[in-house]
Amino acid sequence: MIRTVNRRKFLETIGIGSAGLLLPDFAFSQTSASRVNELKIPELLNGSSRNGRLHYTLTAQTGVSNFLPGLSTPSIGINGRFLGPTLRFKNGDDVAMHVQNSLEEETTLHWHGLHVPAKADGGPALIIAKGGSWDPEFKIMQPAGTFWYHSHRLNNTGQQVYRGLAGLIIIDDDESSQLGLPSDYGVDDIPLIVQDRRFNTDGSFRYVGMGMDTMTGLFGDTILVNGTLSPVFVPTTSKVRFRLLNGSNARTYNFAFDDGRKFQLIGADGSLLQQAAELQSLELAPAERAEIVVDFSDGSPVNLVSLPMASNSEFAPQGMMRNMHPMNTEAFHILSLQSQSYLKTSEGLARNLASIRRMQESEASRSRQFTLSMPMGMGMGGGGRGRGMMGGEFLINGKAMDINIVNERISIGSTEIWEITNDSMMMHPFHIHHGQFQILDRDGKPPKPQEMGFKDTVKVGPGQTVRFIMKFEDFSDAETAYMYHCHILEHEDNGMMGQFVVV
Ligand SMILES: [Cu+2]
Repeated sequence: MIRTVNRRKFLETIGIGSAGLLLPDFAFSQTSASRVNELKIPELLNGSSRNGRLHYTLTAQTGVSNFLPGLSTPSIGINGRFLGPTLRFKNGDDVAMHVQNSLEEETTLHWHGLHVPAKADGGPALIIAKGGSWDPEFKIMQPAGTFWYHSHRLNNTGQQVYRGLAGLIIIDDDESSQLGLPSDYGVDDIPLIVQDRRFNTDGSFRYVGMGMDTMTGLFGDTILVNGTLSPVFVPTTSKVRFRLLNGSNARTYNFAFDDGRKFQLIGADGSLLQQAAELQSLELAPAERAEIVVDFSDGSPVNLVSLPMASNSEFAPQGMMRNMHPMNTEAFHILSLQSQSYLKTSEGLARNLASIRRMQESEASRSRQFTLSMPMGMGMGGGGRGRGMMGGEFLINGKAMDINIVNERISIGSTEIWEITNDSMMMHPFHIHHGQFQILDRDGKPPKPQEMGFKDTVKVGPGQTVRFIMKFEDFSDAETAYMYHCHILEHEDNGMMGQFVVV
């Protein structure tokens, strides 16, 4: 690792030495800290145009990946060995998907963050049988942003996503194309699907073992970015836009650069922001996305890292749960960015990015309350209910997910306020299907700039209450439900999910 004075200074400020930046190698003596691999960029899949629709074919298939030197890892990919291609749509596109399931098990495919009919949403009821296929059609009806697709198989999402059943979606619109933002995919517009994994000594993925893995959600000791171990990217332009997707099952990252350089946050989840926010670090929970623009014109090498979660972070685990989260107390390496003597000069950032009308509380016709709880709750709701410390019982409003029960019925065309209370000792990223919301407040305080756009996943810290406002427009369907759930996949798989219909 190349060090600079700046980097050392920054690391001292945050209380770590640069030696602490790399994850421990554990069983992998072959993995030396100096070994780097070129960052893989998922293939861009453009649909083929027929009869006014863009047709895409996605095949979920098993494969063998080579993440670790000399070892192979059985994995799942879409049209490949691990993860899937990036799908790029434009607002207004009519899309026809053909999803083929060539796995040895049932699956589903959910378009996370897209405003699509419940029947096309890919929730747990929309099973694609082993050897079967699914042909949803939908129109893109939302502004530019970064989204993703992944398995949503009931009780089995965690392991399918862990093995690779996920990919990125990019939506562009007319306004976003006029902003001069870096948008040359793979050149200055770079997807970063960040995932933590752990491996058995034979190279295979090691998924949930101890009850602790379910409790905290599964934490890995090895970082993959787009399926690349110890990745390096070489910027060729003075500014690069990274589309960060926390595609991990449970880990929250505190993204930063190890020389302390600031970056511009231009988008989060379902839209660009009205104006860029200058940040030095950014916490992203599972399923959250961020588009950032980073200036490399100084030509210095730098690393994208994850800093330890601040002990005073409102999202830090509390009480006994603190001891269960050792991995978020460390800083670790995500991506090396190499220096380059010549960089093509990028355009300056536009002052105004997206026009977002803030929705008002007065527009809502009703509000609903949701309380998230798990074993070892805070005691407010009688923590410790359930099957004991390592058991199931991850609940919303005291109920575990039941595929036969529709928990909420929402009138089509209505605007609602959802109030999410976390009655547990750890943060849960709450996600809702059907569309995007705006955060009203967190414990009564207005959202920070990074949460001012359209969102579909929101961090709810221990003991916190988050309120968001959302319009439930289009797609009346009494038969097919949308989901709301915690996006720590092991929590979702163990009950922290509910269903609603829009009618
Ligand atoms: Cu959770």
